[in-house]
Amino acid sequence: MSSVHTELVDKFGVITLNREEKRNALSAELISDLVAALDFMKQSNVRAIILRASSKSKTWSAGHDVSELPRNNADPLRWSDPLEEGIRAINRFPTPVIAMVHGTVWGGACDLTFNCDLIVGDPTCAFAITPAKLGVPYNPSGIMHFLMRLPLNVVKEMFFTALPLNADRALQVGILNHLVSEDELEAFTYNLATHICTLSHHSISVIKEQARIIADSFSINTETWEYIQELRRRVYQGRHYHEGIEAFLEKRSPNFV
Ligand code: YXS
Repeated sequence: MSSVHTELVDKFGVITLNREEKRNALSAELISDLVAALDFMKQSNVRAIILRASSKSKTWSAGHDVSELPRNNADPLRWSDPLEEGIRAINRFPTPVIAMVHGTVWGGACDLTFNCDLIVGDPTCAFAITPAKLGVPYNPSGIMHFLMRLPLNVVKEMFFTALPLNADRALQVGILNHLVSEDELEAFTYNLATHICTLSHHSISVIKEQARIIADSFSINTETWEYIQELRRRVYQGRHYHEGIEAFLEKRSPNFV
């Protein structure tokens, strides 16, 4: 059974995360299904996409599937990590992708929603980036996704506390484009997608791609890049990272001595 549902609604598509038993944790299989769904939507010439979870779920997504984080001293958020591939697939999709968020969003799923073009939430939504809970040295492109969206002090608060920002804070700091009631969430988001589909998708697609290219144009010199990778390597090959994952899998609190 696919871990995402797809539906075509008029000129837009709806992709629903469907791995409730693991709180929509973003496994390699779920990401593969998500990328396949995006390809299907591209073939169907949709003019917008809504990415959502079931309205019955308290969790939109629990983030990266922790059981799939590497423990062989490999970089947990390398270029080829499935979640990174999923993030790039959304970031590069030729039409607007709207995250419709009912429930809590954790870790890499927060990064995934930040790569959607718009986020519409209801009062149950909350956003937490949680590498500090696991000893994960987040990656430069991921941190850039946050810095492109939020003030530095808010990015630091999210990474340094690993605490969820609730719906009101998410609207206040700019994570959410719109905060609407639970009852209105679906109709509001679908109406927004319907409106976007009445406009020039040629114009919108080229503006989206220009915005991506310009946003990605930040450059780092080679020595700085090597320094960053050395800093990260010391962490993902260190004690905290392995303790963080073991503690999660053993359902206990980590001991970051
Ligand atoms: O014990 P079973 O087999 O029923 O499985 C449980 C959980 O182990 C599983 N599950 C996950 N499995 C893999 N990866 C996950 N991220 C994950 N989250 C949950 O789902 C089953 C039900 O979980 P349970 O009983 O905790 O559900 P709940 O409704 O009481 O609580 C829902 C959550 C989301 C509040 C809770 O599951 C939770 O706090 N999950 C972890 C959220 C999190 O810290 N995610 C960050 C993942 S690491 C990541 O995204 C990046 C690498 S980074 O660290 O850099 O941000």
